[in-house]
Amino acid sequence: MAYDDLRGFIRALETQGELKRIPFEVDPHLEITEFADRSVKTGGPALLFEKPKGSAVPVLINAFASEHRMQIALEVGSVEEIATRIADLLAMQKPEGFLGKLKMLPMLADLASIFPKTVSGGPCKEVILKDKFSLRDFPVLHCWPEDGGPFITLPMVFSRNPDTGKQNCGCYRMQVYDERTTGMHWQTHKQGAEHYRRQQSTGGARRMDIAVAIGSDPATMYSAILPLPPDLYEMMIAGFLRGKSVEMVKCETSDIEVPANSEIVLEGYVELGELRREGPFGDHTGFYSLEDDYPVFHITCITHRKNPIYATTIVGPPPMEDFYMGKAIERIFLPLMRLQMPEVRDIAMPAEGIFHNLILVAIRKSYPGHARKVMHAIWGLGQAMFSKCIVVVDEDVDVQNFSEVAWKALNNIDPERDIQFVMGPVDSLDHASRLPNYGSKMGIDATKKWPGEGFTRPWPGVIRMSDTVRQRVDELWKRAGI
Ligand SMILES: Cc1cc2nc3c(=O)[nH]c(=O)nc-3n(C[C@H](O)[C@H](O)[C@H](O)COP(=O)(O)O)c2cc1C
Ligand SMILES: [Mn+2]
Repeated sequence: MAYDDLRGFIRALETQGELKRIPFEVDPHLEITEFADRSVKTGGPALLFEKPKGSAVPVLINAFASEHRMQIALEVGSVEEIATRIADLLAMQKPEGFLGKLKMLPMLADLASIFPKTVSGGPCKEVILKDKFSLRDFPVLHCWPEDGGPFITLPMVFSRNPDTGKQNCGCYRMQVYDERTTGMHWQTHKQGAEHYRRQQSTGGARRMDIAVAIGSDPATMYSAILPLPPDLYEMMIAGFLRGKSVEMVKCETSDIEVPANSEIVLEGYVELGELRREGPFGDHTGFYSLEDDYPVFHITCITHRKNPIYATTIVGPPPMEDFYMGKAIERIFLPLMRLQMPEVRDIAMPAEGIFHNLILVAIRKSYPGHARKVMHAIWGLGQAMFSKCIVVVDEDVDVQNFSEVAWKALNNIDPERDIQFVMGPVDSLDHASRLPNYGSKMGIDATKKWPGEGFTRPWPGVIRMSDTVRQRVDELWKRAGI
């Protein structure tokens, strides 16, 4: 049964012993970060701060911050179940006979739930504030000591593509400047930034309507971070993930629609051409992102539920909550990646690589230069273009076992021959690239080299004891009492 809202998710976390309420006062200025960081690093629970200092609104953090909590969020025993549902959909064929049709029913139900439904009202409208409102009433975290201010870290930012009229939803942090103004940190490659550029180029309205929803059912919140193709609407994927259409409601002051079950909605606009210093911000690289200029979000209205809950997260030295959200992306998107690249057997993004810095790929190698083809395909694939370092190994290597990858890859390379450098777009958070958003990337071909690639020496096998000796020593081992 799909969660109705954030509260349903909180109840599920609590029932399963995955949430701890903190009934005493804790400061959103740094202290909540220290709690959340310690909890995620020690395998602790999600935290609900009932008395954040200076606000009457409770704070939920780390709700997605473990493999198990991701399963609770997406209502699965393993996120692989979602990958299988997607793979089944992609492999869909005309059904044969009655049984075939029967088997297709769940898939058709999946398809029916993807379209969002527009409704006329909803819980997010329980309180409507058009005059007297202030962001200071909400417990927005000042996350790390050198941050430029408090940041809203888990928003669903809705904007509209001026060309197609379609909405997009992305999670972009927002620095709180004052009671009614924030930054809008959509990086240049993201859809919010693209909508902004398109609106600028049309020379039309100088204001771009934006609505920000904070706290919803978990699949809807999660969809905001997914690296989807442009114009594939996050709310459709949310509907697919939760198995129920997302109900959307129109804003009070614009035509933007937001999830009706949201805890808090900030309505407003971004003025084209207006930029303001944003940052620094303790980021998910584990370093501070430096200051830069970003658009400004002006809030014209706040609506919220009665007794709203403020959902947030912190990023910082890995692993943090976003690592677990990203790990689920890795599993869920594998079948989609394999649609374009069936030779890919598995991929892994170790926590230390912060998603964009390192991706390990196992392939079934079929022709000379195959590993390099896969690297270039990844560099050409949506947000995977940011992959700073790609290591390609043969399919016998378990890429989830980082020690095995390091061992075999390091043995298999002749560095000058096997490393491929390319120039191109890099993640905005890369602080080492020669220019912001532009720099080099590296692919390592750690597959076995073939004669067709100019390698004519024999290639050795991996050492393995014979099964007969292993079985015999199993017996002798017991006798030896070691
Ligand atoms: C906790 C968290 C914070 C994020 N903050 C930002 C951000 O400030 N700016 C940004 O461009 N992307 C940020 N992202 C990544 C985007 O949400 C992600 O790239 C998403 O796919 C963008 O959606 P879009 O393709 O619709 O623009 C963040 C992700 C997470 C999990
Ligand atoms: Mn998008």
